[in-house]
Amino acid sequence: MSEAPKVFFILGGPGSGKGTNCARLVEDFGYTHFSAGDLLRAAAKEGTSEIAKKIGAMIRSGNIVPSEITVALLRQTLQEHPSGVGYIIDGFPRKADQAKMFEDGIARAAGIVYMQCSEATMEERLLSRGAGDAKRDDDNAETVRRRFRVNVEECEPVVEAYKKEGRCYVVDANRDRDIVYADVKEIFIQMGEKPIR
Ligand code: UP5
Ligand code: MG
Repeated sequence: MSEAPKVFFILGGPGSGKGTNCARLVEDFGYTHFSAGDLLRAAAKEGTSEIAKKIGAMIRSGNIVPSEITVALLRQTLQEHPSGVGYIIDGFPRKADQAKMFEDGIARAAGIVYMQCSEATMEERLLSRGAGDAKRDDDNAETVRRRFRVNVEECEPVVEAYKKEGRCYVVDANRDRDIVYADVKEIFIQMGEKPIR
């Protein structure tokens, strides 16, 4: 990449609606979207290497994959998918060292949005998602508890740090889909972004 890419981070606890809202941002603004979790799940499936096995095990247990692995994966993915419009990355950074590694080495985020959601709401969404095709290995009661704990201990401090820097927009993600997304879209417009439709 000759110059730093334009990147927005969409953060929020497990089941807060990061993926759902990113899909709509892609339609309205034309961004290229990557979910760090989806990239890691694909990497875990792809290989039989020790690293692939390690990633799979970390995700199944609800723990955070070592930052070097995730940042390298994101760097490679952005290089392989040039975007004239920009990227939205969801579910990353989840730890302070990841945030620093990405922002120092790849690009400083152009904007950060935090989907604030109660654990009760997130749990209900995750456990009901587990019922259909979209079932994920980590959508069981035990792993969800671990994901919530990691979220409080590791991920929320990243959000707090961004809030202190005055860089983080907060959305109440407990509400109905369309109401939540209307706020998300408005934030992007406030950040100077232009809808393509
Ligand atoms: N839904 C969404 N919005 C709704 C609304 N307003 N009202 C009612 N229902 C709503 O949504 C979850 C479910 O809720 C869906 O069924 C949706 O239809 C419904 P979704 O948009 O999927 O929420 P999202 O926040 O994307 O939830 P997800 O489960 O993907 O969040 P996680 O943060 O847990 O998952 P992620 O894939 O980001 O990470 C998984 C694991 O990967 C982590 O636990 C970790 O092990 C690993 N990981 C790393 O190690 N490092 C990283 O950097 C990233 C991930
Ligand atoms: Mg997701």
